[in-house]
Amino acid sequence: MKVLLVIPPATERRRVYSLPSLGIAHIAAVLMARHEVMVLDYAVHGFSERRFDRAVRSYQPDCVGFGCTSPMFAYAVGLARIVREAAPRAKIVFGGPHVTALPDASVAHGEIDCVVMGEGEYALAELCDVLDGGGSPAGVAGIAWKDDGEVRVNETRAPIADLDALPFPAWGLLDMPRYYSRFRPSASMITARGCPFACTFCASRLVHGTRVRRRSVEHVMEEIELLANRHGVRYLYFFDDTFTLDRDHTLALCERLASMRARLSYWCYTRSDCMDPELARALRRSGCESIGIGFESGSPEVLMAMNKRCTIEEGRAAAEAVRAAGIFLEGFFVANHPGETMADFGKTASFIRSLDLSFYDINFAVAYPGTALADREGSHGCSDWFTEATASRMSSEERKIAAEVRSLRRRVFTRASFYRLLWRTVRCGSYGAAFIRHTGRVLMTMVSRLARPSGSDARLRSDNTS
Ligand code: B12
Ligand code: SF4
Repeated sequence: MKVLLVIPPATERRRVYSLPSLGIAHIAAVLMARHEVMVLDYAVHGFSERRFDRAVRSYQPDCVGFGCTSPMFAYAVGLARIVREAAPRAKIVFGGPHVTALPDASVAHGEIDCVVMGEGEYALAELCDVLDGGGSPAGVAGIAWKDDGEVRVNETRAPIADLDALPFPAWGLLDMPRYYSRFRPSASMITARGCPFACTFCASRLVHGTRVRRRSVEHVMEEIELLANRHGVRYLYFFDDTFTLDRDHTLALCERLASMRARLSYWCYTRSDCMDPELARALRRSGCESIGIGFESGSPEVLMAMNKRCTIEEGRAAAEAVRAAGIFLEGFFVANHPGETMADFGKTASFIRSLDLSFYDINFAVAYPGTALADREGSHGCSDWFTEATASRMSSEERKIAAEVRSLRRRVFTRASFYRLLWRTVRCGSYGAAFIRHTGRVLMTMVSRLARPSGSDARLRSDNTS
């Protein structure tokens, strides 16, 4: 069976990083063993509807898969409409957090034939096997589908127990040199799935569950060696929900990373109650260049309402540990949580100032499907979870907070923070070196272009013909 997997492009309102999609790369790796697979990553390749239409028409897939979050869902459905025209025989399958939260409503769309709920590796491979053999999806666990126009939601599938048994992501199907970030060839990976916490604004546990399943250090290191040695990756993003959740496991991985021959730098994400000075130093020694911490709020009441289960004091101590280890500290915050007042947000603004962050980002609390906020407040009637769940539904207090957020966002890089960042770049070494190498390469390319005598191509052509 010919399967086409599509990563939708960034839209005006939804930008994406220049990083491979781990979800698609993981499911492609399992599919490849039994089917022909092609991946179109429009996050890094120029997109136009005509180009997409042409690609689908010429490949004529039997199955087309889209993975998306809630804000991207409506856009991805629009792309599925193009597939219906260009390859009418193809079955269209959706996966990812949005359809996992709303399987029946999603599959009810005329453009979608099946949705995969939760982890997609084995569910999609099994679905393709069944479709290939002309069978019915009735027995495939973890999917919702249409049976003669009637929506059916099959039984759920248990989370994948042994992550080491999964093949490595299908990097070979992606255009790896395109993924470039922080001045270096980059990639992302995940060493554990599942989050035991239940912050109200987060839907992480929806796909991967609340029980943490970890890959062995050996398995992780093998994938890192492959990324570094075969694909030349020099910067890694660990997209685990909380990279340092199991302290001993993290220390064991740090030790192996520190002894790796090809030096890699990396980014990871954690909580403030999962950080301490010794751990921060071990992370730094192993190549950790930047850590993102979800501080979320400077108001203890809001933190409590968010069910974050971290305190302001833990936030300050974690920030101090990270900074002292010489690691860039990125702070993530959530504004406009239900019940939050302007006075609460004022505490967040001063908290941000006091943390001496290298960078910060403030998102709005959106009741995305799969979050406790959505279960409580209901956002299921939305068709666009970017505009409707934020701007148009705001109270006057929320509008005031939103204006303050926008003003803080504009001030992310002040002159003082620029000098501090410069000093940290010098101290960090690897980032500065990557910047200098990158600038050197760009300058060399420009100089070689300028030095090339004009009309040299024409001369070459006439030399060849003489
Ligand atoms: C990394 C990440 C990002 C990165 C993605 C970079 C990249 N290219 O990889 C960045 C920073 C860009 C990002 C941005 C956003 N993100 Co994000 N992100 C994540 C995170 C932390 C990890 C995703 C991941 O790689 N997981 C590992 C892989 C293996 O799992 P997976 O992606 O879920 O894929 C599995 C299944 O979903 C399924 N599947 C996935 N695709 C497909 C396709 C098919 C055809 C099938 C059958 C199955 C399938 O099978 C996969 C393998 O098991 C998740 C949280 C989490 N723990 O999942 C949030 C998460 C997905 N993000 C979320 C959100 C809200 C956003 C933003 C809207 C944030 C914002 N305010 O801007 C944007 C939207 C961007 C966009 N264009 O969609 C929410 C989504 C909630 C929802 N209901 O949609 C999550 C769950 C986090 C949360 N706090 O709730 N994100
Ligand atoms: S915000 Fe982080 S800690 Fe909280 S539920 Fe989501 S992934 Fe888990």
